[in-house]
Amino acid sequence: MKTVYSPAHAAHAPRHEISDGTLKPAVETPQRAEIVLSAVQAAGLGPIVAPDPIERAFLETVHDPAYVAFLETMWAQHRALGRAEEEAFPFVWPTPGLRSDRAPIHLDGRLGFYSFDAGTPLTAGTFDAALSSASTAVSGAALLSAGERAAFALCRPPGHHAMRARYGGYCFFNNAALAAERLVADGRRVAILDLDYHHGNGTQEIFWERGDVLFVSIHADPAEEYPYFLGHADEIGAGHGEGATFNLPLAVGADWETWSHALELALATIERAGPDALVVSLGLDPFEGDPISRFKLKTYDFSRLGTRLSKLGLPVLFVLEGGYAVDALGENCAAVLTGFEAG
Ligand code: SP5
Ligand code: ZN
Repeated sequence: MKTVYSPAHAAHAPRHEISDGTLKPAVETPQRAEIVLSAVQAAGLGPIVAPDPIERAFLETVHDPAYVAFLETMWAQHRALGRAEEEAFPFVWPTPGLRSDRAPIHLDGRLGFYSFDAGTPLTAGTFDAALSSASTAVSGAALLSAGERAAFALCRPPGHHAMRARYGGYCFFNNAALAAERLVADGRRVAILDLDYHHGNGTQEIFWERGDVLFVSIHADPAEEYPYFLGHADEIGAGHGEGATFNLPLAVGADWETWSHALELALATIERAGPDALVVSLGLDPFEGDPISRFKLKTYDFSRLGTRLSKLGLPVLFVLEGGYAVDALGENCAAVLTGFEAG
């Protein structure tokens, strides 16, 4: 299968994040994408192709234009304030009880207005890198529309936490949602299967009231894990989207036996809906060696996952999400994709 990749991701190279109650070294780094690229090349998976640039109007089918403009202009505002730091973080949010009907003008107000966590660094190159990541996903979707059975969008930064008008969880534009919209625009009925360790709150929000895109997610119980405030089993969608969201939260410590049981439930739901394309939000952080996660999947399990997905007989777009065990990330990603090709 083809891999869509752009080196433009490297413009987003944060040094720090805020997590575990303090300032820590960033885990979402350019090295992640470089390691995955080397591994798919070494596995002989297929050609590496460059993305076509995403159109602004298409980006704004998923994201609020004011949010896109915020990401585009915030670094100039950071510089104009005389801030010399290489990263910007929000520190105040319009939580219930405060007003969220007026967008602030000051940068610190805007940072909080357009985010939902403090764990996601913004840098000088974030907007350009996020745009290239979104382009990568949409170009991957276009490969399916052109008749490919499968494609791999090697996206970085990741996307599934990004909401219509808020960034967070290392995500700025929702790559999987944009890919799904591309496929819908090309006449497909789409399901999204989100396998990242963390719940894809952004994707869920974007399609919450949509009956035409099924969102199914296996992730750590939000009572115990990020993003904490979405991803429970009683969230099923609303309006036209009622029944088109399906969450399978698992207790921390889940191994292949537990996880693959949830996978079968997820796939049965997808097969019942009868889509004609599948977007997989491929987080590799359910891996046993992941430094920020607590599931127990092994490299061999990622290979079994790929083989199982190929048995669906659907066109599949794999969109890279999280995964922070850099030494094993490439091998685990290649295991899914070669498992799929072998299956
Ligand atoms: C795309 C994606 O995977 N985003 C994840 C964002 C998670 N951010 C919060 C990380 C908190 C890590 N706490 C780890 C505790 C063990 N040291
Ligand atoms: Zn994750």
